[in-house]
Parts: sequence; C-alpha cells; structure tokens
Amino acid sequence: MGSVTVRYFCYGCLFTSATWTVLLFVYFNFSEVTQPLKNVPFKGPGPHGPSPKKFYPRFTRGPSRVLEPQFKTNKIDDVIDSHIEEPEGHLKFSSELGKVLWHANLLRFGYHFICKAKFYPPDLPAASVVICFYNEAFSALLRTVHSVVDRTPAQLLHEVILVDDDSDFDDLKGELDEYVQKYLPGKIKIIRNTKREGLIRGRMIGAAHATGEVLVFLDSHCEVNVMWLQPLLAAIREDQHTVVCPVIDIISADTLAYSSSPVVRGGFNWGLHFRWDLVPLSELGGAEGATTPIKSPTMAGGLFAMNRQYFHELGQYDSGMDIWGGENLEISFRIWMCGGKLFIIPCSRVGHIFRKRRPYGSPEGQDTMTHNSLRLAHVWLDEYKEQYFSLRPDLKTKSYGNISERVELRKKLGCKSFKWYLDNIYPEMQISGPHVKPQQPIFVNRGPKRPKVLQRGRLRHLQTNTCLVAQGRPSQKGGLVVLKACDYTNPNQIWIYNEEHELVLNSLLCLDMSETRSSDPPRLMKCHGSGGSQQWTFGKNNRLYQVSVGQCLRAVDPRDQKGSVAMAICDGSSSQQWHLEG
Ligand code: UD2
Ligand code: MN
Repeated sequence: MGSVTVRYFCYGCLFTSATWTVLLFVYFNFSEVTQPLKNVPFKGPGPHGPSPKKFYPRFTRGPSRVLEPQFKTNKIDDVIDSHIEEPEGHLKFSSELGKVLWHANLLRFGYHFICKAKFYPPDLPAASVVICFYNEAFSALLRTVHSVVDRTPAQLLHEVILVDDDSDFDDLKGELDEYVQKYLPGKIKIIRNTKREGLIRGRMIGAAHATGEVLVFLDSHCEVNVMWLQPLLAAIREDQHTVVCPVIDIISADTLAYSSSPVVRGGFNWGLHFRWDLVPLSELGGAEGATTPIKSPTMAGGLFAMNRQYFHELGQYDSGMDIWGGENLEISFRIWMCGGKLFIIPCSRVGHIFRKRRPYGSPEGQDTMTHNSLRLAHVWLDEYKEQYFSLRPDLKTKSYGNISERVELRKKLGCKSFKWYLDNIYPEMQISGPHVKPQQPIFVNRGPKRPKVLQRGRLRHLQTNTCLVAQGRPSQKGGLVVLKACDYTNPNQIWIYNEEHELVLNSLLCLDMSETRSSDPPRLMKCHGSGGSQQWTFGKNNRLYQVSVGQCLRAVDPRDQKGSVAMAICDGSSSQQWHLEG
C-alpha cells in the first residue's frame, strides 16, 4: 500500500513540475509581445499633437472618427495568426492548394515562434539610434522614442540622437527639451539644425555626434517592436560589412493601429523608385522558415542598422542630395557594389506610419527626388542610366551639381560595375530598349508554359456589389479599370488569378501599377511575368494588396457613377473589400 502511495505521489510531483516548465516556457516566450507601451502622456487637442490635420490630413475629417488618445499596439501574434488563415477564409481553393498556400503564407509572415525562441549572444555591440525629424507630430515622435527606450535593453542602447531639422513648431523645441529632461533623462541627445538640411544631411549630422559602435536610423513616426534590436545587432556582430533592415510593419495613419507586414524585400524600377518584391518561397523557407536573413537588392531607406565605422568608410551619404528621396537606392547600390551586404531580418520588426502624401515640401518647392536620383544615376548606374532617361528623356540635359567627390569615392572603394549588381544581386530586373543589351536575356521568358491558374472568376467589390472591368476594350493596353454592374454572362468580366500573383483580365492583360507614377490608378498592361507592379495578393478583411506599392485597391466613392478605383493605404474599410468568385 505504502509503495503505491509513494508512486502516486511521485507521479504527481513529476506532472506538476512538467506543467510548470511548460507554463514558464509559454510565459517567457509569449508574454512579452502583449505588453503595451507605458508612460506616454498625450497632450494637445488630438492624438497627433497640436495640428493633426496638417500632418495626417485624413486623420480628423468627420466627427464620426473619434480616436482614443492611446496607443493601438495590437498583439502581433493575433495579426500574424489572422494572416495565416487567409487562404481558407477568402479564396476558396482546393484543399491541396489551400495547404500549399497556407504554408506559403506561414513562411511569408514568419515562423514567429522560432523568432521568439532564438537566443542572441550576450556581447552584442551597443547602438546609437539616430532619429531625424522635421515638423513631426509631437506624439508620433514620442511614440518612436518611448518604444526605443522601453523595448531596448539598457546595455544595448548607447544613446538616442534626435536631430531636429529646423522644425517650425514650439512644442518640438522648448517642450521637447522639457519633456526629455522630465521623462527620459540620460540617454537622449537633441541636436538642432540651424537651417533645414533635409533627412540626408540631417542623418549625417546625427551620425557625426554618435559614439555607439552601431548606428541605427529610424524615421520619427515609428514604433519598434519587442526584441527589435538584438537580431539586427547579432547580424552586424557576425559581419561588420553587413547592413540590416527590420521588416517594416504598418501603423495606420488613420487609426494608429499596428499591423504586421509580409516579409518582402526591396527592389526598384527604372523610374528609380523603390518598390517591394515578393521573396521567392524557395528563399523564404530555409530550415527555420522565414526567420533567417533575406538578401535584399535595396532598402526602403528609413530603418536600418550599420556598423558606425563602416558607415563612415563607405562614404555616409551623398551630401549633395537634398531634403528627401533617392538616398535609399544610392546607399543600397553602394553597399552591394563596394563589397558589403544588405539583408532584411525577419525577426526584427518596426512599425512605421505610412502616409498617403508627404506632409511637407522642400524649401523652394524643388523636386529633390529628381535631383537626387539624377546624382545617383550619374554616379552609380553606368550605361544603365539610359534606362532611366528612356523613361524621363526630359532629364537628360538637366544639371545635378558636382558629383566628382562621389565618383572619386567609387574609385577609391574599388566598387564593382552596375552590370555586376544587376547580374548578381537583382537578376529579376528587366532591361529594355536599344541602349543596353544584357549578355544573357533576363526577360522572364514565358515560353509556352503559362503560370498555373489558381482561381478564375469575377472580381466583385463587396460594398457596392459591382464588378471590376475594363473601362474601354479589355484588350486595350494602358486602359483603366472601373466598377460596373456584374454581368454573369459576360466573359470580359472574368479575371484569372495565377501562381505568379497576377490578375489577368479575359486571359489578355494584367492589372498593373505604374512604374513611374505610383499615385496613378492601376491599368491593364501586357503581362511581364516579373512580379512587382503586377503582383497582387488577397488578404485580411478581403483586401486586395499590391505588393510593390504596399497599398490596397479601393473604390474611390461608392456613389460615384463612374466607378473609379484607386490605390490607398490598407485600412480594412468596406471600400477596400473584394471577392474573386467563380
Ligand atoms: C522613405 C523612408 C525615409 C527616406 C525616404 C527617401 C522608410 C520607412 N522611410 O520615405 O526614411 O529614406 O523614403 O528619402 O523607409 N525629415 C527631415 N527633414 C526633411 C524631411 C524629412 O528630418 O527635410 C525626416 C522626417 O521627419 C522623417 C524622415 O526624415 O522622420 C523620413 O521622412 P518621411 O517619413 O517623410 O519619408 P518616407 O517615410 O515617406
Ligand atoms: Mn516615414
């Protein structure tokens, strides 16, 4: 009898300790992501500071939209989980295909539990976080700074350097100083430019004041997620010539809600605009799923980490570039062509407020993006700059200032050719026209093999119960698409959604976003088979997401007789809900 009791007792004992181990494991791995940010008082009439309308124009429109003055940090797990359910929820695939796509999405959105279980070396280098801002909304700036301070282990945060690019508002001067002294004493340095320099020279000024081993640049309207910095630092610790970017999650400019982005990588088009590209599944799904670094041809620009010494050796930025634009492609080309590497680190996530339009101009109204792009084309693109000029012939004779220092830098660093970059780092890029003949054709040759059809049917806009069709003839290249009454007998309303994520109308033309003007509505173009501008995915809330611009298709106005559609920041609203139905 006695022995039985002992045995039972010991089994109970074992069971209890095993349960505790599991519970503790679960707690340590899953609890931290649910913690909201603390200690951030809000001031001013709106959650975005004194003049929200000025910064986020759609923010306060209409009395119905009342926002709570608090952070809307969602649980990132919920967001990821809801993405994972997508294929079953919104596209009725066969179960086999569904399984494949479920797996695909799981890879794209990350094996987050593997990220959470990762350990990083204890001797990571410490970082100086440089945040350059111009007329930023006070609360957005504070959200950025507080998230960094709250979510970075103290020993890894060498300092935060705020560079005020000669902002106009009082709260960004006296009040910010006071605020920092009161709530964030110690590690925050504020530097004030006496004249507007723009974000490029602004970051260089910040970097010149930094003393940490690693530099991390952030925009002034971000929220870093938990464990954001360690994966970046660990990659740099492995190789000092590696530059790394977090996955940029989306903070809605309307609701401030945080939602996760798929793991995509940076590319560009010949208009020298940055774009997002889907990562081939073969590259996403290593042994650990989408948690290992992903080679990226370019970076979006705002959020990256780099060894400070290396930043200087590599020539910082082109100080002849003004205000905004182009510096992200310039530094990306320079990194790859001059011996470095550029990766996106899926286990590091930082949210960013994507705004519909930039809430500021340049001091004299100059088009600084064009000025900066011209400089980068002349320094880095070699003969391929003709690709840019064939899209923008007006710029061929336009002046762009003195670039001799940058040309010199390229020589001094012994950088490779742009052809090498295209061949080795971005072979997906298409090259056209008489100017440049690639040695081996890198057009995607469709040949007789067509991409597999995943689904076929009408593309119905749920709110208006109308269907997306060609405005004119469905075979007319460059034609717009509009919403019209669904006609179930009309083959011109049939879209094919294929394995390359293209939407093909009437088996003829692909729904395409402009390469040069991302504010234009999508058009019907010849299918080019190289993703980007023709890649669409169906997602959460029935959204139809355009990969390269990172926006969703919406009806401009549900009452509009013309049925116009346009691209907009994804907000889950009913104007952005679509259903592809057979
Ligand atoms: C993207 C990048 C941005 C930059 C830009 C191209 C992301 C998330 N953002 O545009 O960092 O690379 O592409 O140039 O990848 N600012 C100043 N002075 C100025 C203008 C801007 O300090 O004269 C600040 C601004 O307050 C912000 C940062 O620079 O903190 C970036 O500007 P943005 O947010 O308007 O750029 P964004 O996100 O549209
Ligand atoms: Mn930004």
